[in-house]
Amino acid sequence: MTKVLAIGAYTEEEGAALAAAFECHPLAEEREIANLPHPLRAEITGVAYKGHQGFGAAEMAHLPNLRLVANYGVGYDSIDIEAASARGITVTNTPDVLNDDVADLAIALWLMQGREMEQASAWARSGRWAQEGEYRRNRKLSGARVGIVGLGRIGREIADRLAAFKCELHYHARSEKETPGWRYHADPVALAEAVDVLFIALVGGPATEGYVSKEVIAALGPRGVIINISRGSTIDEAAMLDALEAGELAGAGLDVFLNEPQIDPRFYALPNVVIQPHQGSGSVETRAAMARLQRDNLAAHLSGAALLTPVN
Ligand code: 8YV
Repeated sequence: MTKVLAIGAYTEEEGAALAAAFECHPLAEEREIANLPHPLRAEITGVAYKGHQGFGAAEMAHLPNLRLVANYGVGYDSIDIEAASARGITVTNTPDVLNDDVADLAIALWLMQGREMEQASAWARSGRWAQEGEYRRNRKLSGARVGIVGLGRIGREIADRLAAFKCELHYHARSEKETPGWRYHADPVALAEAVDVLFIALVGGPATEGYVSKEVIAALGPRGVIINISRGSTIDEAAMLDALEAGELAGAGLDVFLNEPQIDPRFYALPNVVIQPHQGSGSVETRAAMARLQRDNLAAHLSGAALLTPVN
């Protein structure tokens, strides 16, 4: 039987499914790899990865016969792909199955932020609706000028949803894409100048670190709102917090942050920020599909069949 390390917090069901398919050794954290007995480490050929600390050359060095790292998630920024490729280790991810959930959450963040739904709910629950009357007016969203940064699979799902909201669509990507007339901006600052809302749907990793820069945030301006469902690292977070606190940015809807889940406490003091605990793909159905795709990649690789969703 093939030996697999399952790293990270799996649900009972996911753990059971992994254990049924492979001889599976669960580890809560990456750092525990070093403590495994050497004979076992040498027998591990696959890793089911759901960790957060990072899986790089040091972790790989403990596993001399590792052939595959199957990531639970579309974003693989916590895995060192270059180090894996150098060792001949294949990495897979779980694209597409989560597009709908993540795009749905992006739209929900936009609606919650603009219509002040958290505050309005608190208004009703506290009895103020009954005592003081209707909640204050907020912001019309349908028909807004919106920009998408990163028109990949998830960015496109967000754009399609926004089209149904009769929005004027603009986007920035590495190159112009075929679209139903959405306006391309080669420069993210020019995109931010043209819209009131920026949806960030970039991949994570070093190439996009701070991509939504201080300049982009300034160009969005005091009516501007940022929605981020990608990675905290894609935004200059300190610049965004400064702008939010100074009223130079109207608000934000964020599912992702630097240093999750120990996010910057400055966020908690901002009523114009909707905070979600990185739950974009977190429906029962989608998580089950992600876990299945991770297992199917492991099974394919270990039986010599073609991988379903390779990264490198
Ligand atoms: C996480 C995600 O993978 O797919 C991604 O890139 O960010 C999420 O779906 C999920 O939180 C599992 O750790």
